[in-house]
Amino acid sequence: MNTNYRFSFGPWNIHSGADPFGPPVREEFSFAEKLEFYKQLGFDGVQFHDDDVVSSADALWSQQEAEAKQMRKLLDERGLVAEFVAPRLWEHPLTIDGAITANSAETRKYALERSKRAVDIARIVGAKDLVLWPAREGTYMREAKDPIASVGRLVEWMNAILEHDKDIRILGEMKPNEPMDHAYVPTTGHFLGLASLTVDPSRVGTLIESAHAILAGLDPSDEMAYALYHKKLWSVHLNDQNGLKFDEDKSFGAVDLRRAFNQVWVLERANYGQNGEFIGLDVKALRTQSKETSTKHLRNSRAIFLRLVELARSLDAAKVEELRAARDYEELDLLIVKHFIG
Ligand code: 3MF
Ligand code: MG
Repeated sequence: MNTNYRFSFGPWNIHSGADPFGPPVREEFSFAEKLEFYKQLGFDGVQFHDDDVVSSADALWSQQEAEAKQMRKLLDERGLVAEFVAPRLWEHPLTIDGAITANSAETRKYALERSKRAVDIARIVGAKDLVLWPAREGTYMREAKDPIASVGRLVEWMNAILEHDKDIRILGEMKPNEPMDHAYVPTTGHFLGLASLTVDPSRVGTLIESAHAILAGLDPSDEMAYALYHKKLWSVHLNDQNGLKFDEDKSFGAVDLRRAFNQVWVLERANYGQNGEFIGLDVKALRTQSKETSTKHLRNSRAIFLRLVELARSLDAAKVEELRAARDYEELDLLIVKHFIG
């Protein structure tokens, strides 16, 4: 049993509260200030986008290299580690209609070059993983792109990354929709299918975000179990989601404690973390928080996770087996609920 979970989050999880309908509501903490929160809140891992590390993804390599080295120094001085780097392929003027699956050859070239740079940046900050959240790799309308060619382009992109660096691993973080109407690779299972077609499937795995699974109408703990069986669950973005709407990134367990419990329980049973995997959070502070109270969602999510670990460990496993054998799932239901409410 893994008794020593390590936690991570990305600097975007401490934010100014802007949403698609309104401007920032609190002043942004500087990056240096955000870094100080990590240890204070009990976190050791920092998740990055490429342009969280360097000031511009389009700058010359000499400048990016110096900035990445400086970031590594800041992390080392604070005893922090970089968990992964994700190329932010969805904000650039060239990637308005997608990056890897764009119809424009110029855009696809940009996406690949930028992603290779993200790998080089990852190596400098000490991360062994590149995360791909294929934000705009889908369509707003079916006829806009060739879906078969698009799937192939994702495989070609992965092959080029795997060949660019012989140690880098790719973690696909799949999400069925938002910003697109439909993503081409909406779930973990879809992505693992593609992983098996690459030049080195052993270096392709997944990061599962709770809310993304829920948005696909799936249970996150079963998604995790599926990836765990394949030995492909290399990171998680724990959070919560209240139904099928925009990606809310609520605090872990804030909507459905039992659903959160089942994620913790499946991670526990599989000894998740034994190979250094982090408990990553991808949570947003409510827009209504003040600047001073805008890290409580991180504190709360971590505390809820750890409390659920205690509940997973104190659950009467023999009783669960007995009730499974007796097929008495009504009694099992009560056992679980009583375990929560006493
Ligand atoms: C989108 C996400 C993102 C990704 C991050 C890393 C804001 O729904 O979950 O978090 O996790 O961009 O690729
Ligand atoms: Mg995420």
